[in-house]
Amino acid sequence: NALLQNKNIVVMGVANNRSIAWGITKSLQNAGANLIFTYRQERSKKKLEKLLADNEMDAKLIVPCDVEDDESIQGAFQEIGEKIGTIHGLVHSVAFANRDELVGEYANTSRDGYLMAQNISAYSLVAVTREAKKLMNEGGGIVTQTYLGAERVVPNYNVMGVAKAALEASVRYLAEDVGKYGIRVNAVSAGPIRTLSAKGVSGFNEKMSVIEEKAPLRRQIDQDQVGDATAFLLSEMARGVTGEVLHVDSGFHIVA
Ligand code: 0WD
Repeated sequence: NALLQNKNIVVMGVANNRSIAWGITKSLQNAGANLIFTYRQERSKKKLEKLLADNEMDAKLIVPCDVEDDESIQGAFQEIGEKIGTIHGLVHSVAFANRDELVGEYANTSRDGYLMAQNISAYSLVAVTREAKKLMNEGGGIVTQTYLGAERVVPNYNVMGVAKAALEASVRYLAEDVGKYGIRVNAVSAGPIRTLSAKGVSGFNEKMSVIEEKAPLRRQIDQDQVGDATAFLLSEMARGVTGEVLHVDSGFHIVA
């Protein structure tokens, strides 16, 4: 299986071994890709380096990138351009909202909390697409991570659901923008997976158990399933797919 042989793919958002982006990394490695990483916190960089070493994997490059900061984004992609050159894929797996906005009534969302969630979780895809496309001169794929809370009211997901709705709309508008350059933009909508970020969402355990009860496949989703779907969307196998939201949720979104 060498779906992504010799493809240079940038992965944003590995915080630890539970991160969805780490599941994606393993799938990309299996598909033969060359891996480039961005991180925000020094702590995440250390964890990433250890994970790579423990798994006998190599990174072509690891660069800092805080998606709240345009200069940081520009700097990261400039460095990638200088040291790697052309890239063929980008994985956007970052989001953030204040924990106290992820409980109770959405109507209580503060202006600052709303803007922060939009900034880090939705606008960031716009900003990184703008920089990444400059390096995608052979075409390529961009994949972001979303959740059902964009489409339906999921209790407590609140401000993040609204940010994910903006993210999914951005996937469509960006797909139109960059399609003419041979670049595709898609999202994976994963079911609930226990990660660092998921800890901030209250009632998370319930969301997980309802999947086992109600989803057609009656089993949990894991990082590896999301990883394989993301690798597919980045690859030539998905060359006819753009502007799409692919659910990797054991089919939960189809049931009433
Ligand atoms: O159930 C779940 N866990 C689901 C998650 C279901 C469906 C979708 N998702 C989405 C999340 O909303 C997010 O978009 O998947 C994506 C990845 O989430 P995750 O794997 O659950 O979360 P985590 O392991 O905490 O990684 C998120 C990363 C962290 O990396 P760092 O290096 O900062 O520790 O996103 C990072 C976050 O800190 N992040 C940022 N990265 C760059 N700049 C920023 C930022 N400003 N803010 C947060």
